[in-house]
Amino acid sequence: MPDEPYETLLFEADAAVATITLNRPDALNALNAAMRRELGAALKAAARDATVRAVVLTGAGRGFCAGADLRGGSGERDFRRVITTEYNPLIEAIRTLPKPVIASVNGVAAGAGMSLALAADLVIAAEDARFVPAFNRIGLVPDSGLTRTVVRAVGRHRAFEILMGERQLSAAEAQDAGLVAAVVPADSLADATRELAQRLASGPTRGFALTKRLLNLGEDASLSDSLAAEAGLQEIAGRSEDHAEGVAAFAEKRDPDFRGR
Ligand code: T3D
Repeated sequence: MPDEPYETLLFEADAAVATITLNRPDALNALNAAMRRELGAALKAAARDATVRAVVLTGAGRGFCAGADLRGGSGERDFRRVITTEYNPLIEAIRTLPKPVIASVNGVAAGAGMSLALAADLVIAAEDARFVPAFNRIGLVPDSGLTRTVVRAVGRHRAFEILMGERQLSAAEAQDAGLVAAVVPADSLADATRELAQRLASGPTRGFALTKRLLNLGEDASLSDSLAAEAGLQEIAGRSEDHAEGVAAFAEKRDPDFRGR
């Protein structure tokens, strides 16, 4: 659990699910420096807390996140530094967090807000959510991992059309593109997210963490490296209490009671 209350987000842990809510609704939860810092701290807190077994990232109000805070213009003149030290660590933290991370996209996800959402392991979106790769509109390039995420999901030509185009992706289009796992009516999003998060939180957390590592590695690895990594991590998963429980539950024809160990 965090030591200090946050100013730009809410952090709630309940029934093994930590929910991080970006909370600057008047600015559609745009990422200012404080929010970037606090989000990093919240992700670390969720990773550290052994009672947390799934993490939800969502936004307060009508937006998920409008990307970099542009109020007062772009005061940023040291892009490489700020992206390397403030944005990229958030993406790495989500991708390497040893628990499932769900982005619950309640409204517009623009710029680095789209990057954040799509860095999650699973994206569930409200029907009226929008994905807006806003970078080119303000003369920037997509950052925070978005080029990689999109090109790998849809291939180069469609990625160009999505990232360079003027149009926004609706939730349904993002689902068709394989970027979003589920689209639900806006008034069901909170319940659907809770149900999904609780299902994941009662799963074999250690096995999920190892699976994330394999997926991260598998995006770049050769077949032989992937096969070797799977064998190595299976050695770890195979010795877990959850594996023993899963096999016992199978034999006894009951649901497993995974403890995440
Ligand atoms: O500088 C660095 O840190 C480098 C890193 C860059 C990474 C990036 O993310 S670059 C991309 C930055 N984001 C954008 O360019 C998105 C800008 N916003 C928009 O294009 C639109 O607002 C949206 C498409 C997101 C939503 O449109 P709409 O019509 O639903 O809402 P709106 O009326 O435009 O915005 C509502 C309010 O949110 C409004 O405030 P107001 O007038 O009611 O007081 C608007 O100013 C505010 N808002 C929206 N986006 C941002 C924002 N405030 C600050 N920063 C924003 N990015």
